[in-house]
Amino acid sequence: MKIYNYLLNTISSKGAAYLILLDPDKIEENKLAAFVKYCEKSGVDGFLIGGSLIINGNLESFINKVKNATRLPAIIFPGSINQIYPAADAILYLSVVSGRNAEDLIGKHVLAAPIIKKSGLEPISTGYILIESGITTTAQYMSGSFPIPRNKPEIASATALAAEYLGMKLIYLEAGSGAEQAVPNEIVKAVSDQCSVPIVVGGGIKTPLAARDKVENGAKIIVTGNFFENENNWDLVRSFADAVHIRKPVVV
Ligand code: 1GP
Repeated sequence: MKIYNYLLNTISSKGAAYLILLDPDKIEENKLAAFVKYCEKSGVDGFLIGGSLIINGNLESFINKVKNATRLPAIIFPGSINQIYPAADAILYLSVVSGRNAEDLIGKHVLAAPIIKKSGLEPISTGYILIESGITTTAQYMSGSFPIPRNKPEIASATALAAEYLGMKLIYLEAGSGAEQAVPNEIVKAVSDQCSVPIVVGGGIKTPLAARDKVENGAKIIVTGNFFENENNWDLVRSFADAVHIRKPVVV
């Protein structure tokens, strides 16, 4: 529970944690170490690594490069069971609880469990909830499931509560990478009012203000990916981190 506890501690000291998603297909490996170091210096709390589909990137060498460049945790955000590598620190053990596809609810988990055990990775069980975001996202298409409609916070909060009752340690509200619209604040609020495990929000968050909005509505972990795939945006990493960290750590 090392990485999960690290996330809980970060949330309790800073108010919320900020993770950047690194997709091996989208970030050139020769720029990776510099970006990761820059993120660490700018207040980022850790990295998610993975993608719904990895076509060109080599995930194993990618994870190794991240680990060599930073002491921050590297958490696999798997698009498939082929994305399990011991070089990372933990893996989100995602169950797509917004869908009704048995493979994404439990089937793939059965195949992955012994591999994760052997790898020594810390599995963090996560109820993954897709929220409608304007366009069909890769995550929706790949999981073959309908997202929860944007105007149905009650469905989202009942789904999240069910995941928590099933023992999941995080709830991930996902608009999808590159989403036109991020998860609505009403949904973030309804879910966080209902649940006691941390709520992760990601997909389509393009400004520090949007990130802060999600935290003010109860999100405890914010994930951005796409935005920093454009090198011209790198100098905004600190602004995002500051916006997420609503509580400054107390220095004694
Ligand atoms: C995707 O939530 C993440 O799973 C990040 O989304 O790439 O749109 O920031 P973006």
